[in-house]
Amino acid sequence: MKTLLLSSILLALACAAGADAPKTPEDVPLGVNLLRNSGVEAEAPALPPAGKKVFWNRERTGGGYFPNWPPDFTYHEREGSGAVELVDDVSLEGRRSVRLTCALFGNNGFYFVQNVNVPARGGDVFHAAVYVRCEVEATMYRSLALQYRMASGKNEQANVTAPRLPEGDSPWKRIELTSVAPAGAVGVAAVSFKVSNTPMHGRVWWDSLTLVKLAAAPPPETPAEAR
Ligand SMILES: [Ca+2]
Repeated sequence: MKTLLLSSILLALACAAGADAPKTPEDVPLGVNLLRNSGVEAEAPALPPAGKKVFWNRERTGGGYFPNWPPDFTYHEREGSGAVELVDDVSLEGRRSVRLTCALFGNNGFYFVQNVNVPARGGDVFHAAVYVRCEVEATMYRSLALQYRMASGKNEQANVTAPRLPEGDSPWKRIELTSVAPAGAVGVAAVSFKVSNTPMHGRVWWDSLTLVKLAAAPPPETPAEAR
């Protein structure tokens, strides 16, 4: 009997945990950050051993992902670009941020993608934001994008290109994007942030990447024959 009771409790807990993941657009709460570890404060990405720096690049990792980062968090870079590091000496909130250091005369381009699986329908309104701080020795290009998963199976991108950064230092600045899901969208597949600076030199930090659903589209009309 005790075993049965325990099994029932475990099943109930599993169902409750499953209920947390939104399965329909109506399940997605409004006004709540939908990203995990958006401030890179959690243990993933894993902290380096004491006294060692986290440092990844194509030569060391083969590119495409950070070892020990959550499986839904990836990054892409160009060959010959600089370094990506998790640092704890600069942050907007908490104590950590990600720092991109462009290589002098390198082919610098960093493209971070946080994959999500948020159900949506055309007309839903989403807001994405990231805070960026820069020390650059030339103008720098950056952009923030949402990838929508479409009923066709393809992805469609909505993005914002922030103004190029002038040479010099820039305090934390918010880059944000408000986007209406296009007709035919069935979900948000990813939030991505891109920095490129070719071929000059500079450093960029980012922190507090967020995704929030602002408003829901009216529910689709029931077809007359189904009434
Ligand atoms: Ca942080």
